[in-house]
Amino acid sequence: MTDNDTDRESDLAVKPREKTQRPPMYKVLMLNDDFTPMEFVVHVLERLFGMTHAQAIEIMLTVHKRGLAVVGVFSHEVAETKVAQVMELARRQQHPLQCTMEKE
Ligand code: NFA
Repeated sequence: MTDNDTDRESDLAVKPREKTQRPPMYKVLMLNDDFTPMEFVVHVLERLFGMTHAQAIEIMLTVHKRGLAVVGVFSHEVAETKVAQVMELARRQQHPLQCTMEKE
């Protein structure tokens, strides 16, 4: 038999590559301070991180009580943009709010 239908290349099972490459992800962290108004932090979390008002209050209170919290996990480029946007909004209102990123 020349065309062995049980052994075609297209039918062979292909194992997934053992080490699948995923892009590194970055945590965006917000830091507590004594001066930035709570309402401003809530506004930033809603506006830049797409949180509901309730989620934003919860995360803001976590930062306030624990000193910092992860507010999102993004690609390097998106994380850098988010950090820059937070810092710019805070600077414009003269609040000392700090935001940083860290590799997961
Ligand atoms: N600690 C700030 C206050 O009491 C509120 C705050 C929360 C600031 C989260 C920065 C981040 N006004």
